Amino acid sequence: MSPELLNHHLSALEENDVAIMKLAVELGQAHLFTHWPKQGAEQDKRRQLAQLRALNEQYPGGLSAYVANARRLLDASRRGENPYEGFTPRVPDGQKLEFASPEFATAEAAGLKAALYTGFVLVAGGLGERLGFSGIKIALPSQTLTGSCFLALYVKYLLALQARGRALTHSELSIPLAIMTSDDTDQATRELLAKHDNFGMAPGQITLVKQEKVPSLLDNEARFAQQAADPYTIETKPHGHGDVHVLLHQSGLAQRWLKEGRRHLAFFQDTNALVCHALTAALGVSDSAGFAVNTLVVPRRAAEAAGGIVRLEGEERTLTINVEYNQLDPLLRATVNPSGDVADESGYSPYPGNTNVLVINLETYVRTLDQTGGAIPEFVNPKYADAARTAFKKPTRLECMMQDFPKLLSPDAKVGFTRFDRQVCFSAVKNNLSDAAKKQQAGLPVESASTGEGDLYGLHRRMLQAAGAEIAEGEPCIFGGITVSLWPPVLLEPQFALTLADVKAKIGKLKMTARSSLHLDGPDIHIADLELDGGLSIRAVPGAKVTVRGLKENNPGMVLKAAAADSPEPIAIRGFQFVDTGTRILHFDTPGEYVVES
Ligand code: UGB
Repeated sequence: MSPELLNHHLSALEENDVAIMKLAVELGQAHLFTHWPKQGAEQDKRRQLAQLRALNEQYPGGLSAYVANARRLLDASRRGENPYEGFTPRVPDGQKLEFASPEFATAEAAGLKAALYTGFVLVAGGLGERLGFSGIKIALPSQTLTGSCFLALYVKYLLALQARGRALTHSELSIPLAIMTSDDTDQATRELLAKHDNFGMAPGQITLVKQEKVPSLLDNEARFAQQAADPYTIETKPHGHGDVHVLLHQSGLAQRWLKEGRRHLAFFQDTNALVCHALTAALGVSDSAGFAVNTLVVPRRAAEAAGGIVRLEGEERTLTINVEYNQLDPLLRATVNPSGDVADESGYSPYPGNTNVLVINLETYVRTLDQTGGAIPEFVNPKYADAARTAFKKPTRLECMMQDFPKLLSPDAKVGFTRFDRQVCFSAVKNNLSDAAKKQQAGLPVESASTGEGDLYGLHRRMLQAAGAEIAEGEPCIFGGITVSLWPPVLLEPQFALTLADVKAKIGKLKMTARSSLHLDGPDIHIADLELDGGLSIRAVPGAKVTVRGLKENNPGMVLKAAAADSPEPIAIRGFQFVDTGTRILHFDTPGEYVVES
């Protein structure tokens, strides 16, 4: 744009619009104004400048920092620079926590106490694009036995921890939850919470922090992209889950929680129902070991879409950190293994898989936020259209990841991880049926809505079995080309059991046939003696003590139905749903003592 034309536009603007337009031009973004007519479209022009101003305010250091970071990272990417240059990857050490072991029980018990001094953070700004679900993922049913959604489950878990803590401390303590949303999820998250009255949490107990998007980049000069349909709007894209740290700093929430006497932060992602079990144990491990950061990890299949935890040894510093799945293979090829991301003799990658569940020491966290503002080192991942790497197939943007937080810590910080069986802690819902079927064929974790549901029942069956229950194993089912183990579905709500010790204390003699289903929801339900052939659901309010004794229950129970062509999305994406044909449902809404017998 000629200086005359620029001056002409500037002369028609108000002071703050002049400032942002000048800044944009200085930053090499003059192309954003070339479509401006000499006269007219005043409202659109002001709208465009207002968006630029907002983008400038949102990003730490403003658009100058964003463009400078983008040019530096794009240049490094163009030159094919290895972001881990100078580091040698090694297999990290870590503690393995065997399900149902004495160490597991100790960690769970310690975790119940540590949770009372923990702020929980759910990152839920991502859309379920890979899943083919148009709503927000936390509104999806985590299972179809009751149909209750992921957010309901997470809140139930925290309220159960809170109730346990209140009884223990004779206080009215409260366990807070922060949810990071984005423009894609914020409104729907607020509506979901309002519709369900915060799922029972008190006003103010849940804090929403919203991440903002960043400008899309057209080329290596970091020129911003404009929307094709509206050139007055700059195209923006998500900046990644790493934004959570800046938001916890900017909102003052991390500092507030520290002042309230909390010791830990627990981060978790949107669609992993199993987290409600292993997180308690991971909190216990963090508390006892004094970890600054503790990542919950699982055995990782080579080439699966989960970051690998790697010990990066450098001359000046050694760092145990997640290396994202798209970077792990090239890093290994360039250093320790010409075959790249492959399995060892165990059948798994030697580098354990990141579940994106992190427990961080709050004092260390707040100190680090004060020093750094919480801005996580970013990366860029353009898809190039030419061999010289000068053009992109589509606009890119800078991104950051929450698991990169250890990069902000001093080298002596105690960064560790706790390894669990995948079936005990991690079954995320990420893939649509067709992609998930391909993953299953390739021997990779499936991560569909159906396996997420099946794995939840599987873990709860395993907990009952660890308590001595005899449970017949059902035949695997196939829906949408995915083999999934659903029978017999067992759902133990957090109010019934937070730990394996709870299950053991409440389950006496229990026999279940493969076509049965069992749902237990209440703090004081005891199964002294039950033979179940059919469906049974018991819900009891606090203060209602229910004992099932000498009960032989036989009824038509639940049946599985394949999803019809016109099924609602939450059913269609899993391929089936449970339908009740005569489950025995017992609700105890009033405190008192109850015995259920044949
Ligand atoms: N999320 C946000 O809140 N904001 C964003 O901008 C993006 C995401 P994905 P992905 O589970 O195995 C992660 O998209 O790419 C939330 C780890 O980086 O599901 O699968 C979103 O709502 C990877 O190391 O992440 O990768 C969701 O709750 C591996 O561990 C969460 O962030 C992988 O998860 C994760 O978003 C995994």
